[in-house]
Amino acid sequence: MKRIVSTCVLLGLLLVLPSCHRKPAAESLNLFAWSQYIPQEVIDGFTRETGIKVNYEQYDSNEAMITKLSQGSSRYDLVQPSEYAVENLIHRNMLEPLDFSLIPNVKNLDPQFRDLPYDPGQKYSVPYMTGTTGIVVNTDKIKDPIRGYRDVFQEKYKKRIACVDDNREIVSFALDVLKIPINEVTPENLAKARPLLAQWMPLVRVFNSDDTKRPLAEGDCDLGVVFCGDAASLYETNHAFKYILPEEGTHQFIDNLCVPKGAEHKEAAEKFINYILRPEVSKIISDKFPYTNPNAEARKLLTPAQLANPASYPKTDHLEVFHDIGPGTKLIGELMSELRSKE
Ligand code: N2P
Repeated sequence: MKRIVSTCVLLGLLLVLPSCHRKPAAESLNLFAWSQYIPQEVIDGFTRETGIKVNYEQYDSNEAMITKLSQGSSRYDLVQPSEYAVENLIHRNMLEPLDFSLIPNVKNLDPQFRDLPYDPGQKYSVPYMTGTTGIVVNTDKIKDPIRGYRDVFQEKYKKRIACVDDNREIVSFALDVLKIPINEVTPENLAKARPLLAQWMPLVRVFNSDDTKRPLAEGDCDLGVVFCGDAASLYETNHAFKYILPEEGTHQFIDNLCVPKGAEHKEAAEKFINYILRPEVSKIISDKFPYTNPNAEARKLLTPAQLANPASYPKTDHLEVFHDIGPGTKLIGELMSELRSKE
């Protein structure tokens, strides 16, 4: 009898033990987001707290992200589109509706960043950071007044200019100068913008969207058209870097976190969104990448100097916003690759 009992115990242990020792597969989150935008400290903090490992792949334009997502071969759980890209992804049914019961911290957002027109009813997107695209000038080097794109793209500044490497942005500078609305991207309007762009492109020394501030910080360039966070970082180190909202027209971007259709780790993605909406976490993002923080509770934690940075928090109320332009994207791409091939 004893032997039967001990055999049973042994068998039982053999069955139970392996599963006790086997750790559940670590949960992971495949994040596809803008470069120079999510501090590693934030990612590490999330992993420490939740055990969810984050694979962070980076891109430097909405178009690059959408192309990769459309190919369907990569399994991303969280992407970071700007407003017009959210609009595009919603139109194409490429996003999952978010479960806001897992994102209670959405309440921390300033009400002006809730329920925005590109996502009616706020079903798919949560704003991450916002800002403007504008001009940065090293006023130690450039003494002439700079007010707009026309002042930047001048022959006398040839090879002293840094510029975001973003076709939609660059084309919008020319449209603004020509007083053509930035969302009216038609073959006729692009034909009008073309001579201006052909003249401007060879003046630029560095096209880069990952770290446009670097050539300015290192003294290789003296002025540029940049995303405001880059200008704000330059200003933090040296107040000679002045930020100017282009007088011909300035546009605001709102970058969001969204879950692509069919994401395998949707809940992990929602946990991450909720995590970054904590005021103290969102503050870390502002400390490292000083864009305009849409999180009202996080803003309360920022220093007066951070809030007084003119590139992060410019005084303006007249800003344009990009919309999904459908086939216009392809037209812009074709025009710009043709112009670039001539350089
Ligand atoms: C940060 C990217 C800013 C995105 N490097 C501008 N929409």
